[in-house]
Amino acid sequence: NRLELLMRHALLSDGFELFYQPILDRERRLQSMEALLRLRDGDGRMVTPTLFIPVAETSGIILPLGNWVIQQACRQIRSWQLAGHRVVPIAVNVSPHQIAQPSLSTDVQVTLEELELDPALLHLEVTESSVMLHPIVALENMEKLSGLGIQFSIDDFGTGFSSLDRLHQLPVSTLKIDRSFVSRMMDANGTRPIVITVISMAHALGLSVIAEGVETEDQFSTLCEMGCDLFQGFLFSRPIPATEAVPLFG
Ligand code: G
Ligand code: G
Ligand code: MN
Ligand code: NA
Repeated sequence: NRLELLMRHALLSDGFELFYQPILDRERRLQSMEALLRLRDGDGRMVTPTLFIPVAETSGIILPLGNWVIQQACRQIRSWQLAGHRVVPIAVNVSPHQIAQPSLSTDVQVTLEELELDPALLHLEVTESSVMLHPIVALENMEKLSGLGIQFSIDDFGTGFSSLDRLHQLPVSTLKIDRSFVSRMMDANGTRPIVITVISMAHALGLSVIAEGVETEDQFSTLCEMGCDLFQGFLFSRPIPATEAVPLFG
């Protein structure tokens, strides 16, 4: 497989890069950023993660790759801190195989200790379905990591089969409403009731809500009226390289 070879090579030769997409509060102040993986192919073109993440999952590359992503995000925050910037937490996507690895919590802890990084500066995003793949190990990892002070969010919320009972048991602080709900929110007979319900349920459970895929001022003001806490999307910024993120720290 061509993508698999490309990824193995990229892991050894600095071929992966993290981009960062800002997550803002209601006053449009920067609160955190999501790290999004990018891969350059032999011709210097970007390959989209929706193409290579599934191959990484099935080939097992996701484990060393996932480790690299966490380490790279942590090294990036540390180097921004050492350069004197007022940093915000970085949210890293954790794949189904990663959260099912018994060694994950120790690996992350070692990374944080080596860098002397405050665990509160690392957020982890998991999906409901990835937690359900190996619920016992996943829950153990999440409990250990949140015990260290790492916050968890549920990514793509609403797209899988939600078990409200399970959600209630997980140590998570935030739900991310999937962008498919945000994009159809303003349509007649659209997803507006779903968005309202997710926000009110999240708040009832003591969780905060990030709306993904916010593209218009109309969506933003409607989400604000609904009480949504945090916002991410092309309206504010696309995912950007690390160098372009620096001015955002103010
Ligand atoms: O950037 P966007 O095209 O950037 O990302 C597409 C998909 O790839 C999203 O579903 C996102 O969650 C996933 N993704 C992006 N970066 C990572 C990563 O570092 N690890 C994992 N597991 N998934 C990622
Ligand atoms: O599944 P996850 O939420 O991790 O995926 C993030 C993906 O969403 C990335 O591919 C990112 O580029 C994309 N994305 C972020 N903001 C927007 C947006 O406002 N509109 C669209 N269409 N995609 C977005
Ligand atoms: Mn995500
Ligand atoms: Na998503």
